Formats: sequence, C-alpha cells, structure tokens
Amino acid sequence: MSVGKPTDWGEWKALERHHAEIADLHLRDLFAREADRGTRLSLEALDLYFDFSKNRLTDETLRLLRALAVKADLKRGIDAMFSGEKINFTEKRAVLHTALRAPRDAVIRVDGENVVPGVHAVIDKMADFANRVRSGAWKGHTGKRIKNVINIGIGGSDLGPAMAYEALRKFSERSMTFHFVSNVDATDFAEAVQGLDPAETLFIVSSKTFTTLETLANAHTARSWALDALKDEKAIAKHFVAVSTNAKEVSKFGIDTENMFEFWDWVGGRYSYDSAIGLSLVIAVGPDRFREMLAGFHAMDEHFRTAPIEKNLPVTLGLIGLWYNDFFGAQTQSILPYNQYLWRLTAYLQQLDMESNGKSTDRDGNPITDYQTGPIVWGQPGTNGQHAYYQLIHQGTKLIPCDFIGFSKASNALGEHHELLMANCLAQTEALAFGKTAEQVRAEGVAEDEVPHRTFRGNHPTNTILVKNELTPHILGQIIALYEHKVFTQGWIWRINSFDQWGVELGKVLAKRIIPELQSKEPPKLAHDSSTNRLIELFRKYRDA
Ligand code: G6Q
Repeated sequence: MSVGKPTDWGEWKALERHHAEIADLHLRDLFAREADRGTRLSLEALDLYFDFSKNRLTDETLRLLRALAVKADLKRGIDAMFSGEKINFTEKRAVLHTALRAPRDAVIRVDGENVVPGVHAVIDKMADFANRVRSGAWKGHTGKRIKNVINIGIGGSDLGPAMAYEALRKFSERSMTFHFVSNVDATDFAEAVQGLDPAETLFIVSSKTFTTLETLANAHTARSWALDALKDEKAIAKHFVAVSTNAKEVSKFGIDTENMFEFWDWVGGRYSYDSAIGLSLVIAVGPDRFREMLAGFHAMDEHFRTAPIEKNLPVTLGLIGLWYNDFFGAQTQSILPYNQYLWRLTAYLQQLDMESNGKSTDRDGNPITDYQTGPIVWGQPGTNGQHAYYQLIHQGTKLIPCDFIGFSKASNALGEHHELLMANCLAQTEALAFGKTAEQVRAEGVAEDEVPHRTFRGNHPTNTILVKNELTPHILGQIIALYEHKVFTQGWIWRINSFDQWGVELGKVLAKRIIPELQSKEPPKLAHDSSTNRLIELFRKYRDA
C-alpha cells in the first residue's frame, strides 16, 4: 500500500513540474498540432463513448497521471474494495456496494460469510412485493388497490431512489404515483400527500439506522395521517413497510419485520439505491427493469475491476478530475446531463462525491494541508443551464471543468427536439474549448469598443460522455457506477476514507441539542454563543407573537 503524503511522491512532483510547463497551452494549439486528437483521446466502455480530448493535457500528462495511480497502488485498492476488505477503516466496515449487483453465483465474503445469497434473497423479496403491489394483489386496509407510493427517507435513503425514479420514469407504472419525502419541513410531507387517499397509499420508510430525526418525524406524521383516516392500528401493516438494517427500531415503530427489507452495514447510504433502498424504484419500474439496471452497474464494476489503467473509464475520469483539482487549483466540477430525465442526477452525484471525498484527514490520521481533496460538484441539465450560469463558465474568471453527458437516441422522439438538444451539447463543448478570438470578433464587424466583451478566451476543459443509446435502466446503472468508481479512484489517491461521513453525523447530533430549547415553555437557557442565543430568543419571540 502507498505510504506518506502524495505530495511527497516523485510522481506528484513530476506532475507539478509538468503543470508549470503546459499550464498555458491552449486547446486551440493542441488540436491544431494533433490531427487525431479528437479520436485518440477517447475511450469506449459498454454503451459509453468517452471523449476527453478537450482537456488541457498531453500524452505526457496522461502518462504522469497514470504513474501517480500506480504509485498510489490503485489496483490494490480496487481489489481490496471488491474483495470485502474493511477499507472503511474509521467505521471498520467493508465497502461492498458492488456485491449488491453481483450475479447470483458470485462469491463475496465478509467475515468469512458469502453475502451474495443474502443479497439475492432480498432482491427476490423486493421483486415479489413489487409485483404484488403493481398487480393489485397487495391491497390496502380497506381492500383498495395501492395507487400511491411514498418513500420517506433522507440523504442516501432518498436521493438515489428519487433520482433513479425520475431517470427511469419512462419505464414506470403510469397508473401509480411516486413521491419522495425527505425534508423535516412539514411542507414536504403536506404537499406530497395533497389529494391522496390514505386507503390507496403505501409508505416505504427507508432508513439504514432507523434513528434519523427527519425520517422518523415524517414517518410518525405519515402514521397519524393514515390512522386519522383508516382508524385502525391494523392498517399499519398494509400501508407501511420499512427498509433498514435495524430490525429492533423498525418493530418499535410498529412495522412488522416481515414487512422489512434488509440491507447491511457494508452498504454506505450514498451507495445504497441499488439495495432495498431502491424498493420504491422496483415498484415503479418493475423487477425486470430494476435487474437490468443492476446488470448495468455490474458491467461497469467489471470494467473498472479488470480494464488496464489506460483503458479504464472511471480511472481516467478520476485522474482528469484530479489534474484540475490538484494542479490547476480548480475548486468545482460541473456535471451537465443533456437529458431531462436526469434532472436530479447532479444532486445525486453531489452527495456521492462531496460526502465521500469531502475529507481533510488522511489514512494515517494526519491533517491534509498541502493538497486538495474532493471538488464542489454542481450543475443542472442542459439546455436550461445555458440560459443561466454557463455565462460564468465561458467568460468568468474561474476554471470550471465540466462533464457533458449526451445521448445518441432520444427518450421521447418528437420532431427535431433531439438534434436541437444535442447540437447545443456539442456546440457548448466546442465553444468552451476554442472560444472566439478578438480577430474573429472583428471579422464579424463588431465595433472595436465591444470586441473585448465579445471575445471568448476558450481553453475551458470538458469531458463528453456520449451514450450510444437512449437512457435505459442498464445505461443508468453504467453511469452511476462510473461516477462511484471515479470517486473511489480519487479518494484512494488522496489517501482519504471515502466511505465515512462524520460531518453528517455531527449535524444529526447538533440539532438534537437545540430542539428542547425551541420547544420548552421555560425562558431559554442561553447556553450557546451570543449569536445562537439571540437567534433562539428571537425565534421564540416571533413565533409566539
Ligand atoms: C449517506 C449518508 C447520509 C444518510 C442519511 C440517512 O451516505 O450517511 O446521507 O444516508 O443521513 O441515514 P439513514 O438511512 O440512517 O436514515
């Protein structure tokens, strides 16, 4: 295993020297120099064509970045993850989301036990339940068919199924509605149940720990909402199921553990929507589509595990991101899917990336002070963003590497929409790379005083992932696994634990301290700093006025 700080490695120092040499190279010159650049700097894996030619790098950069991955012993890291080593060392857990999509005959051991049969038993149980709900065989307490499914969960127990449901909506059961309630702001619940009949509504309470404040608050509210109408405790069994690792808390809440779908501590929240956390998705799209998605994940897992570094798509994506993050000083990474169904993808990837790699302590427990870890991830689907913040990417002062994701086939082929969409996607990467020189602007007859404003310096790096098909469950699995493994690649090289989340845990504890102070009828204790004390006082005063 690699040791010491990456910044002390010869490979890192070589990249620093190399950066100083090529930082000012313009993509215009790189493309002019290398006729085959656009085809050479590309990779294909499964249904994804990955063009990384519009990046500020040379063949030497790629060689040095790959050498860095070798120095970091990335291959060993990959093997350690796939074989169930406890690489989440602060929580002493294996990291085995890849086991969630392993084929039935695979053998993956945690503490000597093959976990694959258990995974498939849960998938089969989910499939059976989903089929019964979809067919109407599973009835509500009054005998009515279930028409509405509401997933209650937050963070990793919400973003994945919510994103994937939107992504695969085309394949969903249209006679049903699906909602995702996460925020403890009651508005989220209140709006989700507007107009719904409790007798036709199924709640899936999704929580790995089953102790999360927001989820439990929403679940209790849902329970009251259902019981107010159905007026019988027995109704809970027909209208509530749980997804959790914590059977004890599930039964304390009043859900029969027969109606609990299990997962395991070796599945991190943000890596869990292909586990039972995806139950709402299985009901929406059906077990076959869900299994196709798992197969897409698995295909990308196998690519990541077996492809050599120079042909490895997640590794290459990770190394390129690291190049900007650590050597160009880029603070952010934009992800821009040109597909309306992927409108929640970036929010999902934001958690995946920022919660995994937002760390500043290395594997040896040392503070990380002289290199950068995870980027700020942001973005919206194209073309909407083009009419908003792309301005800053084109002409602002910041360097913002962007991933563009486009599809060769339309999900909804209507007139010329798809060509219009993809023309925008391709035109943006071209404009970002090549810009527009002052000479070009003048040649358009622009008045001299306007020329500087209408000049685009270009040289903005982009990756383009061109999908060979339309968005399908299999392809969604490929894309999500691609980014999971990109995050792994970077986290491994930065020598951080990408699989814990102490910052999230902190938030869970902090709020609990203030709740009684807001609820109490006694004068506030004022045991905080002067700002927090004042805000508590004012909140109570204005609320009660
Ligand atoms: C994910 C995080 C976090 C978690 C939520 C919900 O990796 O740990 O987003 O998923 O806090 O936790 P529960 O599933 O335990 O309710």
